Amino acid sequence: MRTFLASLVLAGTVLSAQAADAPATVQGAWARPIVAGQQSSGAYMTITAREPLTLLGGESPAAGIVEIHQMKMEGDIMKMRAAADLPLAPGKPLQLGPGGYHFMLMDLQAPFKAGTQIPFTLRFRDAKGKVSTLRLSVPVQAAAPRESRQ
Ligand SMILES: [Cu+2]
Repeated sequence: MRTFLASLVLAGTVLSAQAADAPATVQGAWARPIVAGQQSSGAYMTITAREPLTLLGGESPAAGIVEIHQMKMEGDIMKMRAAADLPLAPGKPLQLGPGGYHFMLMDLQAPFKAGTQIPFTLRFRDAKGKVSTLRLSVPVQAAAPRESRQ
């Protein structure tokens, strides 16, 4: 637990310098708190690429498994399934939210409590095949931050 907390503090430091040369910017990130017995959570955010990118996925020390998921209607049933890599067009925000694409966090390493933050790293591939990462500190809260609501 102590190492987990230490990494939270570090991630906060990195976030304050969301690098000007990063391949993408992220706004309105949040992750849902869990209730007792719940094994998974969702993380949501809006990602805007500065150059043509492919979002390969995410990872977090707070979750053993992170997958990109997509909510989709099949007949009249809303279903969730793993999505493939997502292309990002420069300047065109990709919204990951509760009703569409989202990061599914499973095998949680600690309870997600409102008011805490989880370190989260995004992985991208550029047009030349070079892989880069962007580190975030994602607040755990019950609803989307106001600026990202529509
Ligand atoms: Cu999901």
